[in-house]
Amino acid sequence: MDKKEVVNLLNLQAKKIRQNIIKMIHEAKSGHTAGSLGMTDVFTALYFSFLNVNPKKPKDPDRDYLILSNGHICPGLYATLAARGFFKEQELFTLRKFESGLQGHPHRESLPELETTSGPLGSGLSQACGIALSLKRDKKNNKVVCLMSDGEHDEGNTWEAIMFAHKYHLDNLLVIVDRNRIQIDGNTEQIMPLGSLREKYLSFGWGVIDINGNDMQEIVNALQRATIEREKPLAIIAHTTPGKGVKFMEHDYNWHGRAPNEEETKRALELLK
Ligand SMILES: Cc1ncc(C[n+]2csc(CCOP(=O)(O)OP(=O)(O)O)c2C)c(N)n1
Ligand SMILES: [Mg+2]
Repeated sequence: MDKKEVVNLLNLQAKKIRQNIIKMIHEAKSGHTAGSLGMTDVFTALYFSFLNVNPKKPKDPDRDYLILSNGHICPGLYATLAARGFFKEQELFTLRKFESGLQGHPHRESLPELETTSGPLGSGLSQACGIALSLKRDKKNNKVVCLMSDGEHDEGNTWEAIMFAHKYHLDNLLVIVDRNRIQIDGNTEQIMPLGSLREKYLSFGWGVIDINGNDMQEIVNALQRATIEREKPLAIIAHTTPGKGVKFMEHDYNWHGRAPNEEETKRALELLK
């Protein structure tokens, strides 16, 4: 299969995942829509063309690790895990219900396929650094990918972990930042200006690649570069459109944590056809 065909297939997969995100959040009547839709292309590329994972052996000691630090966008992760065969698609519609494995924020004890429990922002990168360092010390080749949001860079702990990863040459660690420029109640540059994350990560000694996080070809190319021998941790700054694919949600921070009602769900699914 040539590269173009792969990208077309990934885009098709992403479309189905987006439809499920809308349906499951509508069914739950609550959940985080904008970030989930914005990061769907990244989730799809990771699980269908990058991570070494096996749904039949989720705890394989040779697996790659995915840490979702911005836990609130877990509908995107859950819908991707179902598409990849980790559990039945039907389970998606138990989102946020008592006894469900699919809690409103990732809970490893409810869903053992997850690597960590998350929700409190700013903790995931420290956890990913710990995993990456212990793998290196054991001379293992597993990759560790940590997904983070731009809003999480308002947390001091994030910057401690960025320094730590540089100090310990965590070349098995890849961060992908959802640079969607929104957070819970406004635009990031209004609430706490982040400026150029590229310049910041570079000055902390990391490698950096900026991409359009909704362009499958760019995502696939960046992930390929991430596997090339390097001596540093790497950050892919994924510039994404929050609410991607559903025009009336795009770039609107009000959709950060809002579920679509009946009528909005119909319109959204029409746009995602
Ligand atoms: C430590 C902590 N403080 C506050 C929150 C509440 N909170 C949940 S999401 C969020 C916005 C963070 O921005 P971002 O992750 O960029 O939002 P998105 O782009 O997904 O809309 C906040 C403040 C939290 N989950 N954890
Ligand atoms: Mg954000």
